[in-house]
Amino acid sequence: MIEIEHRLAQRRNIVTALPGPRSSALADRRKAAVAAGVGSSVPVYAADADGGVIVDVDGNSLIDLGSGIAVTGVGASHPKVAAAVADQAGRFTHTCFMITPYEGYVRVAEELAALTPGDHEKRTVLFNSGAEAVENAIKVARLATGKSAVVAFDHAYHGRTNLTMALTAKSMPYKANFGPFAPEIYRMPSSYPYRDEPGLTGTAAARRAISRIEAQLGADAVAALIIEPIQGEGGFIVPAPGFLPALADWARRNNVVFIADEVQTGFARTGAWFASEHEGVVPDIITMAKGIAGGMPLAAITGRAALLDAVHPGGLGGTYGGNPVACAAALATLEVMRELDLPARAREIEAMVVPELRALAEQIGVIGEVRGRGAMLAIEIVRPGTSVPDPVLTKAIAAEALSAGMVLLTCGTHGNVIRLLPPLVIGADLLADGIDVLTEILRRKTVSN
Ligand code: PLZ
Repeated sequence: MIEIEHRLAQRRNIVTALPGPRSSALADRRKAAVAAGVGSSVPVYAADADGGVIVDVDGNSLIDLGSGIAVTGVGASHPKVAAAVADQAGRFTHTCFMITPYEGYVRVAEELAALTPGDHEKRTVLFNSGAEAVENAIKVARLATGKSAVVAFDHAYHGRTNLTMALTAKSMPYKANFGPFAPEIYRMPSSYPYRDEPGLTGTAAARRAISRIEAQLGADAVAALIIEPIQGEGGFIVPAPGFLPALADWARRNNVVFIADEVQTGFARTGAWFASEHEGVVPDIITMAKGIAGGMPLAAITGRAALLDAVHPGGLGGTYGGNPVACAAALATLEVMRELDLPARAREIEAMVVPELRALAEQIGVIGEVRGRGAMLAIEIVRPGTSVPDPVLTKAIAAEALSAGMVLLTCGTHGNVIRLLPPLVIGADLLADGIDVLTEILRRKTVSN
């Protein structure tokens, strides 16, 4: 792994209790000002971040294994991204693309057409968040097909707006008491090799879903099928090989728009530009956000020209969609990703981490499975010798990781998955330190169980 220069020292350094006094003071102010419904995974407040470290307001340097939920692949303050943002902000921060368009938006659309899978004619629309991209992909699919049903899957996560809550599988905390939800969403079984019946192949899992779709809805009713090629919030679930291609195939044969939600998996994270590529899947529409712009809020849908151009002029948009500062950040981010060959770096991260965790899994009983691709890796935590999820232990591991100086996220329908999502520019030494810390915690926790 080549060494990348960083502005901040790339090491773990804890100088106060965690949270420290300044973070605690901010937590008190927050309580009186910020709504209780907004959560934070860790109680430390950020002051600076670069490469693989986050420095908090008390001067602690923490290893970042979350990248702000798979956003800061190039780090949270890459100098090229920062310079592009400053330059654009110094010229104009906003005109509204729907009023006075600008080149940055067009260039991002050109880049996405070239980067996304498939060499068909494509069109792009830019938005602000992943949920907004998903909403718009569904709008386009319904209009273009004249149909209304949308198929989503078990363990899916697609956002927190009304339509995307309906698409999201997990009730707590995303949906509980926020209904009624958007109609015409149908949930089908996905492929979860660790928990499916042993030996269920990807194609058999796809057939299971398809036969239900055909029986319960009929292909004639279905506008779109939306799926994350690796399910993210649901538990970093990599479907069995053949599952995605079989679904995409069925969709193509039935005039159903196949939407790959690559909001979390996109932009080099899984060792390819997009996770669909691992199985040669060419989505009709792909939704993107997170990693696209080095931390600036930007999202996109890119899809077949015939689908996107079916929408009447003025039918798609939004005040801030494709904001010029965010577009400048995206262009710089993509340049850095190419320059550093971050897809290859994500594969190097996988090669560094996975064998070590698999070896550990052989030794301790609480690791049900180590899985993932590239720098989107996960450990499913279970009760020893069973496959029963252990969310309590999972939470305790993340809490201990914080005490040791590491931001470690969890996920999963049952809250029992530890996810590793380091910035792709993290250095080998820092990553190794992070994995050592995690290994040590896992060993200790297992003993004390
Ligand atoms: N699609 C596949 O992963 C966002 C959300 C965390 P937004 N995932 C992190 C939380 O608790 O809110 C996500 C995703 C996939 C859509 C989204 C939604 O993207 O940018 O958060 O709207």
